Amino acid sequence: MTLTVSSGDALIIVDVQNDFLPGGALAVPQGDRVIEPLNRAAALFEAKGLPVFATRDWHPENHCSFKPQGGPWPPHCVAGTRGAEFAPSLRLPAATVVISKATTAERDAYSGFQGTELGNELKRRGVKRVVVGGLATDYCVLNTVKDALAQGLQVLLLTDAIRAVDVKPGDGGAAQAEMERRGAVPITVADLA
Ligand code: VGL
Ligand code: ZN
Repeated sequence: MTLTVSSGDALIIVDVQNDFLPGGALAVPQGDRVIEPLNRAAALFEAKGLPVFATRDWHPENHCSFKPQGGPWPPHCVAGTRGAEFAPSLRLPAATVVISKATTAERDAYSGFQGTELGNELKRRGVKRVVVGGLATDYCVLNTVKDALAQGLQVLLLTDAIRAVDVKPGDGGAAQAEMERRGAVPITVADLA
């Protein structure tokens, strides 16, 4: 399958941050494997002058999702720390729009749209279809894709550029199935032209 991207398309790279990579505070198994395909997608979008968005989990030190506050996760992606930085090998185009989310202590946000300007920024640029990859399949990718579809955007899901936390085995597969059931189209980076 060849999918030619053009005006009206945008790339959304979800949470490719050190803490979600092997060795990080909330490591996603094989999380580093998303980087190479995402670099290829980002280079294609940049070459065509198409917009690239990168979301990041950007928590305060005392975020409600952290175990010491009674939440489910070890502390991760604390704003301004090395763990919150994008993976050093992720090559983001200079014009990449960075979207920070879950930035207040009281609320979590798995979707890049929740409490951010992502929706407005996409509208402002006339984006009708988004290509999505990143971490993690069963949390932030799932919820970002659900919100994109709910806003009427078409979604192409980069299945070779997502990995799951899999708190329960099968969570990632179930999340991908749910995204497809809602209308996301599974593709690989090699399909893009
Ligand atoms: C995420 C768990 C906690 C994610 C963020 O980016 O998928 N997962 N915070
Ligand atoms: Zn988080």
